[in-house]
Amino acid sequence: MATSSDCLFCTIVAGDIPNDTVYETDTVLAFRDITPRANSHVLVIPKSHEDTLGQMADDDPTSVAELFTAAREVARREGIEDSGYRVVSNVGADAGQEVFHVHVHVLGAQKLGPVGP
Ligand code: IU
Repeated sequence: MATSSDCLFCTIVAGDIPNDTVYETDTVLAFRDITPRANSHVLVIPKSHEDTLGQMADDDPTSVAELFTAAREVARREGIEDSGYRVVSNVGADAGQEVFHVHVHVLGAQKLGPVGP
């Protein structure tokens, strides 16, 4: 499994920083965002380090699919599968990506506004 020594999310995967885990598999970890922007806000990350979703799509498309499968399982566990939820990933600086370890945000448990800048 790839890790990056200066990556916060790799440190979380290693168990060196506590997190509020919602769902976990051998390859994926889902935990509550520390600064929630919706009533339910969970991050789904691959345990193996990749910087961006775009890079991962090239390097390991199967793992990209696993992230979205996990996002659905998170929605199920949060009880928002039927009411609706948003899955979004910021890719790169202009999109506001702050943590350069692939993650998708799963947002819901409320009515969401339109996607936009
Ligand atoms: P972004 O897509 O890279 O902007 O999202 C990074 C998210 O990681 C952001 O929503 C932060 O609140 C969240 N986060 C976290 O959950 N725990 C942390 O220790 C840190 C950031 I630093």
